[in-house]
Amino acid sequence: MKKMTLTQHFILFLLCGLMATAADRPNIVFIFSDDHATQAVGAYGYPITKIARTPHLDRLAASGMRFDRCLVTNSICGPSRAAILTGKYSHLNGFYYNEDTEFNGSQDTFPKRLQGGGYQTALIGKWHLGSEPTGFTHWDILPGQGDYYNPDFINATGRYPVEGYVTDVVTKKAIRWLESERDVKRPFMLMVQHKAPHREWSPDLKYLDLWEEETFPEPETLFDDYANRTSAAREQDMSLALSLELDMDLKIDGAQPGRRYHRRSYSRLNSEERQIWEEKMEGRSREFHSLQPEGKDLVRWKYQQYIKDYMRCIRSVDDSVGEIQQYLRDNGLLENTVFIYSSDQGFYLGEHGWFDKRFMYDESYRTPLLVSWPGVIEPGSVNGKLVSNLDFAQTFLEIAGLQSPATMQGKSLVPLLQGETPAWRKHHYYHYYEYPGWHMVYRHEGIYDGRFKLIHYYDVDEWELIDTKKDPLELKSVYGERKYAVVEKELKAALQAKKAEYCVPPGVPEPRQVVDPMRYYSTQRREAETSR
Ligand code: SGN
Ligand code: CA
Repeated sequence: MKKMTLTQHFILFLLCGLMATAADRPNIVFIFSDDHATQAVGAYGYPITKIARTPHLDRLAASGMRFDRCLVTNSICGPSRAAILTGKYSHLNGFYYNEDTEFNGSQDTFPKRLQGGGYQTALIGKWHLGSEPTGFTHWDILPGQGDYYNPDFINATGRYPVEGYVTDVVTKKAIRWLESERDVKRPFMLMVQHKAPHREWSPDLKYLDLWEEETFPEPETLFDDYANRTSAAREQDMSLALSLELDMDLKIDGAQPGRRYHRRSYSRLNSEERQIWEEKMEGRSREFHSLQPEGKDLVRWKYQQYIKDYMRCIRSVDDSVGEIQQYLRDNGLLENTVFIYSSDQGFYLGEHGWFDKRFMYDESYRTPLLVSWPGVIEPGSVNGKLVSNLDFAQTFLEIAGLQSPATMQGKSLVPLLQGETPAWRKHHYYHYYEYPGWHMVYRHEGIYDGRFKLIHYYDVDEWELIDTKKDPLELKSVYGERKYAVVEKELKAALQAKKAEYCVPPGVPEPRQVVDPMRYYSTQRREAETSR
């Protein structure tokens, strides 16, 4: 055999080194839902999950780390996703709100860096950023918000319909990719992005009857009167009482003359499926028409229907987590995989009398984050640091052994996952922009230090200061109270400092230009607004 030259030896040495690191580098599975509230993950211990359990998510928490303060930068779908991809706030990644906007895919993102660093990157499910995904070896996405039943998908070759329930379809596609479409010699990043439990909360038909006979516990603040806070809390259009639509959201037939069920979900069902749906929803409609609930009774009745449909959607998401974990376990992949579960933001499950998100109050500002990493994370650990979806990009890059660019604004969570106690951020900055828009939540920015929350609704120049220790339900602003003067001053200074650190442009941002703001109102609010 011919002897190798010194250069050939060197090349071989380099190649072996590269292969070793590739094999050692962990895979990452990121399961990401839409609008999944922490209150609806059993591991967080809220009362509703005593009835509607989430066993697979709870097992994930028990085998890894549960983050109790994962805060989003801007509590709405597209902006959250853009922050995750870029590791930057909306004012730098250019994606402020969901509509009339497209994500600029030529930006530096973590999938591109992972791909460049030898990872296979796959994205399956909800994307919702307008433009085509960039930085993915494989992508197969739902158009826009996607549909619950027999949904269309878009991949590099075009749009096509798929039979089945969306959460199952996404899971099956993910497992198919793992099983037969990836290159088994390279590490991977698999992003499984569920549509559920987004509005209109349409469950898998097989789960339509789950917990039918149960009465779910109501949140303490279901009948919040919005006293002691700014006009933003009163002016929103996201209350169960007024804004939650009987036909569209609760699938009641004939609640308003000529209006049937939810047109979107229902229209995707085939005739056999429609029968199952109709049977179930007819029962519900009959109950509504015979009870004719009003006032607080109506809110209570709506809450029960809402929470059941929402948790039925969660049941499928929990199944998905279980199925993907089982696949990894059966194929010897679990040991070398970092498994992450999160959502694009939190959600109101009747707290403050609301559904939807957007506000800087706890339920929508905080999102679930559960991570397992065998051999690295101490099972059953809990972390209370102020972490953020802003940190995900740098975390993924560090897991993959790659450098993060200095332009990313978060912090890698890897030291926290390793059980270290590094110096950490003392304040988290928040900024919501989508007004006018769905649910009519005023634009606001704010700062949170783990106890106090200072919020500025700058278009109306109203402030709130919340002491979450004394007032965990966030029912009373103490802004302007003398005994909080020092806190207020400190937080205002911290807010300015954070804005400078993150290069937030000075002054009030340009408001969103909307041709017909009326179209965003719920039926009842629109009627009230037009007769004003
Ligand atoms: C839709 C929903 C809203 C929801 C937004 C944003 N209306 O417009 O209730 O707030 O999506 O959700 S619906 O009548 O179409 O259901 S997000 O998750 O994409 O930010
Ligand atoms: Ca969302």
